[in-house]
Amino acid sequence: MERILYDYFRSSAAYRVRIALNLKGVDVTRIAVNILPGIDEQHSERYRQLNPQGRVPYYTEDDFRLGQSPAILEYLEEQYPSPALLPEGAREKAYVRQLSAIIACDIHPLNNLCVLEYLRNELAADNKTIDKWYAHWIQEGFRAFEKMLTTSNGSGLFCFGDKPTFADICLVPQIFNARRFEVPLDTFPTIVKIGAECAKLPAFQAASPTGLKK
Ligand SMILES: N[C@@H](CCC(=O)N[C@@H](CS)C(=O)NCC(=O)O)C(=O)O
Repeated sequence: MERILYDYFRSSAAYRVRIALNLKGVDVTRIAVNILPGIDEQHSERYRQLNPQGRVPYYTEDDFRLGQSPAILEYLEEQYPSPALLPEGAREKAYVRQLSAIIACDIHPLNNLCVLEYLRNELAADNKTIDKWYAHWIQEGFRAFEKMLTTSNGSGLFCFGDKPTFADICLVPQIFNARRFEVPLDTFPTIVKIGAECAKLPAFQAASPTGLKK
């Protein structure tokens, strides 16, 4: 079976999938899709034929094709169950999905490249305004995320317990973006501590944009 991940090193949605694949030890061929403004390979006719949404990540196994990182994570979890990236129990799973959704559904879409480009090109926002927008949505989401971590019984070394779950997989790329855009994180000590714990694991290290060129 041929597995391909259409990927861009700085895409935080793709970064989630890279972490999950590494944790599960699933080998893929990475194909880089350069989404840098001005290059925009995601909008090429060829890529849109594959993924009509024109975004990364996109995951294929022979003729099975899947976009949207949460769907890809769920698929990998079912298809390659070990190690589990969701805890046992319906309530525990739902809690982890809730944390993941704060990032994947609430923070990330507002700070996505196409949103920032729209602000810049259609609404004439300057860099200072865009940076403010970017920081605002991260801090808004992280405030809730941090509070949940500190008030639930669930968190341990990681967001839930002592093993990484979807929540850590979503959190780490968001921390990476926050640092890249110099968003202060000092009011989120638990988030920072969990990020440091994840950074000790080879699966997270190998997925980081820092070690990849494209
Ligand atoms: N909800 C999607 C978001 C995918 C997405 O928007 N990816 C970004 C990179 S992080 C992208 O491809 N952007 C291209 C663009 O905005 O034109 C997911 O989680 O996979």
